Amino acid sequence: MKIDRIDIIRVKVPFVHPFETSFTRFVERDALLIKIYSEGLIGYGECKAFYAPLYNPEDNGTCHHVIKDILVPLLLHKEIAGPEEFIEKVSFIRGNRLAIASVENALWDLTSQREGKSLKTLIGGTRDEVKVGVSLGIEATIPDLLKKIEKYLAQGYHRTKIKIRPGWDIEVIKEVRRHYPDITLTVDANSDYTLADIDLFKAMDEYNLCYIEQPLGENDIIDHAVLQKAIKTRLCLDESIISLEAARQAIELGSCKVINVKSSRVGGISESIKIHDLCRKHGIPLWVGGMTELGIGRVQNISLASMPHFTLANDIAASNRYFDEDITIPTVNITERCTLIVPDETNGVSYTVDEKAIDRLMVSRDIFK
Ligand code: OSB
Ligand code: MG
Repeated sequence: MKIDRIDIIRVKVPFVHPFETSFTRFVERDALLIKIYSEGLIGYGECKAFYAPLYNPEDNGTCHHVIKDILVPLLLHKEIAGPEEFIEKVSFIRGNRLAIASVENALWDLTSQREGKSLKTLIGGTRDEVKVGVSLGIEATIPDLLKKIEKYLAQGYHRTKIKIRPGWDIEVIKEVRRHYPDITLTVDANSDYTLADIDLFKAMDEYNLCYIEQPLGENDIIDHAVLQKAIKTRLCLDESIISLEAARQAIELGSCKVINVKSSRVGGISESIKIHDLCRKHGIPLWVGGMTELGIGRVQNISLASMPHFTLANDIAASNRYFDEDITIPTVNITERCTLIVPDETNGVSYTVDEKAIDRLMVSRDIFK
């Protein structure tokens, strides 16, 4: 396909409720959207970076630079076969996976439109619908958190994940378990602890957590292996799994028993498929992680989660869990079974991008043609 034009659009969308993690309190989703024009079609990608490098080493500023100054010149007015060739072309770049993924995702969208096949079909998805879990931020008080849990349980969310940080951990888990002895419960520390906290994690074994997500360093697999051997609860790696290579090493070392795949964090859907296949071979259960994405990224996550080895509930909530206004038609919503239907050419489910909504939410646009 010939690439005729590329736009980078920055949007800011307020959250309905601030989302607080161990690393920041998000009040709005500040995001870059990529539009690639090719032979009469437009492919969309959403860059998952945040306003600052708090969770990933990249942010919207670095992604904007890498996309504009490095990726756009590689593609503009050139011929490219598809996302796989793009990944080969950018193999000289170190890191910068969120920037690469945003463009790669748009090329998957173009390929899907050119071939008249859903992303699910292109990547070998097998599920018609995927289960969703909810990720709950840190609240001012435990009763506030319990109210949130109640609200999402009433909607049928299949797994409740609570964000923890030092001072908001074991007491919170204990109270949540006291009120909800049987729910599928997980915690996410976003790297806020060290091995010095090992007794705290041993104490968590009592609460029947489905897994503990990324307790230690954001690059670490060594200390996680030590911790995993010391506790019964499964560890799930998020931040540390930035590539197929990182997943292979973590599995070999025994650093985790579960992995969360974010196509952005690993540099795209192509790399996600490789990680999926590796984990399937090794019996490491997977789920698709979330980045509080807008509709474009959310819909692509649903398709990724349709692959057979995504067996645990995914962090792909309904759009209205985060936003009053989103950028797809229809907006992503859950079924009465608290699942998301995977868009496919056979079931008539498809999403289009709401250009008018993008115009309302846009703060800047760069056009390359
Ligand atoms: O660690 O999974 C995470 C949001 C922003 C950054 C990191 C994470 C999260 C979430 C939210 O947990 C998941 C979602 O999009 O619903
Ligand atoms: Mg996480």
